[in-house]
Amino acid sequence: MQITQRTAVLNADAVATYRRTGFFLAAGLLPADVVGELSAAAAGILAQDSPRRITERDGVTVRSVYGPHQTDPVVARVCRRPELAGAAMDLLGEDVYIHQSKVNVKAAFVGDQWEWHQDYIYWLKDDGIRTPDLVNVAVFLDEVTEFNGPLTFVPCSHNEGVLAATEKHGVPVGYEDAPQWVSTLTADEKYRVRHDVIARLATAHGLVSPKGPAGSVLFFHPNILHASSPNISPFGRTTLITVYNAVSNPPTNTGNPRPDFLAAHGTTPVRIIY
Ligand code: 6CS
Ligand code: FE
Repeated sequence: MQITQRTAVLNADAVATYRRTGFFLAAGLLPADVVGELSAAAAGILAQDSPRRITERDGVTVRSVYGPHQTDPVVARVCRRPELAGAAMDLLGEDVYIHQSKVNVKAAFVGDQWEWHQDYIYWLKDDGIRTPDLVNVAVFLDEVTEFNGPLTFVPCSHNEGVLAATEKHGVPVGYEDAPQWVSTLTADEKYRVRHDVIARLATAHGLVSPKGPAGSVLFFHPNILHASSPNISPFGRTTLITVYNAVSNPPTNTGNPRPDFLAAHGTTPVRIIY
């Protein structure tokens, strides 16, 4: 396990908060000019018709675009910034590579839900990643409020590991013409956590929706239970999420891997750009 000598980005309190609750919000962490560059890049990314672009159940509204770190120079550069990649290394304690990136649009008025789920079960079952030594790093490209479909967490739920989930087979309604791998990307979750389990954990730990200005960076654990409601507001909630994985924790289902833009096939460590 190689440790690259560098100055920590997250202080001890931030790391302790992440480990205890399963998430940490660094409000306003990225400079406004970087957020402006990312937002301009996102507009171009969302406009490109490609298999990477997933629509909502209405078949029209863009829901997500996967792997922009592979196709867009601005995203590629920002994902290597200390505030993102360096912070991921602080949390994982070793060199990291990008397992997945996506722009989640959550469009004004019509951005659909993300049902309650954990992320790691997708990377365990669909990519064969053996431990949850990954971290989600979400950059708010729009202000996140209580009105535009914020990510909602059950704090501390990551401490219970992979929760009992039922697997939904087949391709979700409205995606009949899409490839099989789309089943993990729609508003109808493939691996659903039982409601009684969610109720027990939410009763014990409550619910939290981290809110903050554009430029905020939300770090969250791959086993934290989370969801987001549809966006009924007139304001978008575009987020760039990059998933960093420990280099020592590679995907093992090399026999039948998901597309590289969904689950990286290589594990070349990220070189931070200062
Ligand atoms: O399949 C995946 O990798 C994606 N699906 C979900 C529901 N969360 C993790 C990840 O973004
Ligand atoms: Fe998720």
